[in-house]
Amino acid sequence: MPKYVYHYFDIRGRGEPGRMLFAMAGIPFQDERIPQADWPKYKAKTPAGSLPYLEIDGTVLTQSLVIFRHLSRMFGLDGDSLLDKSKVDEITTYLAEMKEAAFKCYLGPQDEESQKTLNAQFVDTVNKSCKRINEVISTNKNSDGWAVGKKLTFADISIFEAFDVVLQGQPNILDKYPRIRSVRRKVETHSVMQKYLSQRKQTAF
Ligand SMILES: N[C@@H](CCC(=O)N[C@@H](CS)C(=O)NCC(=O)O)C(=O)O
Repeated sequence: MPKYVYHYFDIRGRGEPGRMLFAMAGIPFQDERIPQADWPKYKAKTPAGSLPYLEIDGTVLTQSLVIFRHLSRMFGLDGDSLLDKSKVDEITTYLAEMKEAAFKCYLGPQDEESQKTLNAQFVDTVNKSCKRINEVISTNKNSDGWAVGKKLTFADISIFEAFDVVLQGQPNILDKYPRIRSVRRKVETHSVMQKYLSQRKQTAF
């Protein structure tokens, strides 16, 4: 078993799906949480000047989606058939776009005019992403309720995680997308995920 060291801030943010993948697979890893206040002194020493990054027996991987896909493949959570793997990629790419749009709202310029534009872009991305993801889930017949194939994959983890913060601010956002809502419920009540979610470090976002 390789030694995994996962570096991210002490928040869920962009990095949490990585921790959830380790938890789901039951694979131990070193969870390096860098305090925001220490970031200026860490930044120059990190491989890409940003987080997350993952060390695998000392070899570095950067880019959150690359890391998540690597872990999903290693842990057999990337979908079974080639088509399923691509569907997992399709769903997780939509969700990454959606999170990126949310980050722009939270971290971009806070003046009224910019927020109006960024928020409109976010809502547009959410609607586009949710519509398509809901459709992909609907085509997964005899699936036992999972997004892709017949067991939990990284798509389900991402669907749960990507809406975590968004739902706090906009609790009705999934009203039009019942399939997405039910996948989230399946993840939340999966025994391994349920234990992880109840025990993980609590952070604001
Ligand atoms: N495309 C990169 C973006 C990484 C990124 O921007 N990370 C943010 C935290 S979510 C960061 O490190 N910000 C601090 C900085 O750039 O100085 C990825 O997906 O990993």
